Amino acid sequence: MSTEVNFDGLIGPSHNYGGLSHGNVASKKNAFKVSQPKQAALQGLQKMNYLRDLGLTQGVLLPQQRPHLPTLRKLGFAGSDENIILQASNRAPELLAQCYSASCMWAANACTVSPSADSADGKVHVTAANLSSMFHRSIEHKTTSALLKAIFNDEQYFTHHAALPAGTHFSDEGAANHNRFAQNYGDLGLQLFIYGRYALRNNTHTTSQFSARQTYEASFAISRLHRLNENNVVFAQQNPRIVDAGAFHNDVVSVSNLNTFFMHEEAFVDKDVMQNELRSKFKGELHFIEVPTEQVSLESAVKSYLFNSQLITLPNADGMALILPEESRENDQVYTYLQHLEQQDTPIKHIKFVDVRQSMQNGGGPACLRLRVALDQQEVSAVNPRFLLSDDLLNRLNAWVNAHYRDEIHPDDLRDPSLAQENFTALDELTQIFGLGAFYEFQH
Ligand code: SUG
Repeated sequence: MSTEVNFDGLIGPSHNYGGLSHGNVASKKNAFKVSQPKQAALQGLQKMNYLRDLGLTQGVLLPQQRPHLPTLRKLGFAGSDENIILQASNRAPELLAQCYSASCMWAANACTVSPSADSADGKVHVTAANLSSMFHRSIEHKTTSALLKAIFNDEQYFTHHAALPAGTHFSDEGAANHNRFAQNYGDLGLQLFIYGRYALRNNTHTTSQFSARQTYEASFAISRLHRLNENNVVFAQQNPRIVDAGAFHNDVVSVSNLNTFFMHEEAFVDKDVMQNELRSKFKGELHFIEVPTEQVSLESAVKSYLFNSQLITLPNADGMALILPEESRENDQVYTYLQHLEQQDTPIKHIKFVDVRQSMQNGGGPACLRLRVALDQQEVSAVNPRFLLSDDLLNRLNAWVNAHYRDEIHPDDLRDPSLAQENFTALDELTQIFGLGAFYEFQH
């Protein structure tokens, strides 16, 4: 028996809206808005527990140290922590904001995972994403790698690869551009790697407004590192038009689970070629549920995050459930489509909504917040159990958030060294909850 475990990013104590992501409509629109970190983290925990109540195994990823002072030190700021923050806030506030980003919460970008059923050596392979197309995200992978190694800490089952080389050639955004199809989680799967551009070949299909993030070369390298058989791998390109419309990751316009692929009809270049290749390589029947532009415009798809939903198999009920952000219910076009979908004979039998508005305002929906990991029972037992949500962990995390998080953060609050101190106190206590020891750089 294999299963899919979702690991969600716990939203950190300095959750804020920096307006840092070019090409991400929500990040730009909500730049410098007052954020609500306590509410954000509680919304995230509530979603995790909701999935757990539905019968799924739910894991947790820790937030990173923000502000990331080691980066500011590398960039020439020196002295005490307080000095560094004051100097940076006076002389380069834009840099301070980059080192204060809330972005590590989006676990879909943490790494790419290949289940043991797919790899030649029968191990689960994990590659942390270098996120090198955005500076504020490129500083995540070192801590992400350390965290993933602490969670999947049994070498008998898990193999970890360092993030791909930095720079734009191997720009990798992790699982947000990756789908896997299989009849059951434990069967040999078919992996779909989605890229936005070539780094080393000529591009026929190019964006005009925003840059595509994931490169083909990065995706191809991961398929090699994970020792996948090329008969079980498909590569497809994001439609540049959809990147220009604000779908910076493919998971903004498609989501899959087992034998089902729910997608916007404009999500891919050469969609028919991709679907034919998937059909010919997949063992069994594949269900494509395509949403036409006529019913849901690109604008509505990006605004509502219809496709940034979690498509899950319910252990205690028939069929699959689509876990959508509340914003999808509020968009008339999207809600009308969802009502129509419920009437259709597809594997999707249940439609449910969750409130993750604080994350959505930075361009991260339910699917961005989670990393999917398909594991067999032995592998589940080999996961560090401290990172799996239980009643006890949930209670402790809720209490921790309520004790340490501010209700609001104004953009100017980032300049105040006491916010950094508060964060470090909170994170220090968090490492005790997870038995991590001196995990963060500020603890060294
Ligand atoms: O990389 N936003 C993230 C959102 C990532 C969503 N993830 C997936 N689609 N899987 C990004 O653009 C904004 C941070 C800010 O503006 O403060 C940000 O990084």
